[in-house]
Amino acid sequence: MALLPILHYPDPRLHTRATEVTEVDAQIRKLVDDMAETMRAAVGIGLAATQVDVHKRLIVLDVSQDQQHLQVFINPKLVSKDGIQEREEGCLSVPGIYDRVTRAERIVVEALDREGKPFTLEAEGLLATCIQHEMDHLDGKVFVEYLSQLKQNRIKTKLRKRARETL
Ligand code: K1U
Ligand code: ZN
Repeated sequence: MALLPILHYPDPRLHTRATEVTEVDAQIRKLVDDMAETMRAAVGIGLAATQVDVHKRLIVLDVSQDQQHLQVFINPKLVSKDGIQEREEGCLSVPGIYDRVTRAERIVVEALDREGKPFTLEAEGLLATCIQHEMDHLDGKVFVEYLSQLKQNRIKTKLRKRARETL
């Protein structure tokens, strides 16, 4: 397995819309495994392929306490959503920035698993937030885009400054 570099906001590649996976083959399974390793090494609970500069519709998640319950969503589709929740979000592509975002409380998602088998999942709470956050990445949207323009500008300035300092 390999650790993949994670793109940092405001990298324009984070705004790329990912395309559907046409075949769940050995190359896709290797990408799933590398993304899972990358997510765990970065101490995240989710990762979208967009964040590692692969523009395919693929997400990995693990919201379990013991971090031993990987969930894989290939070509995820939101079938239904209801309710509202507001929760603090973070993002491995926006390090050190956390803010509250309003999203659906409950969702139903259809996707393919690591073997290419279709499944349907009903999710609520943190899992529902995380799936919606990762599906946004696949559409080229980063969670800070839900915040005010003033906050977005401050975040961009802060992360650009940090990137210059770490060169
Ligand atoms: O970068 C990502 O997309 C992953 C992101 C997922 C996420 C976290 C919280 C709310 C919505 C989406 C992260 O994992 S950021 C790291 C983080 O905030 C976190 C890490 C461990 C436990 C809880 C949160
Ligand atoms: Zn994110």
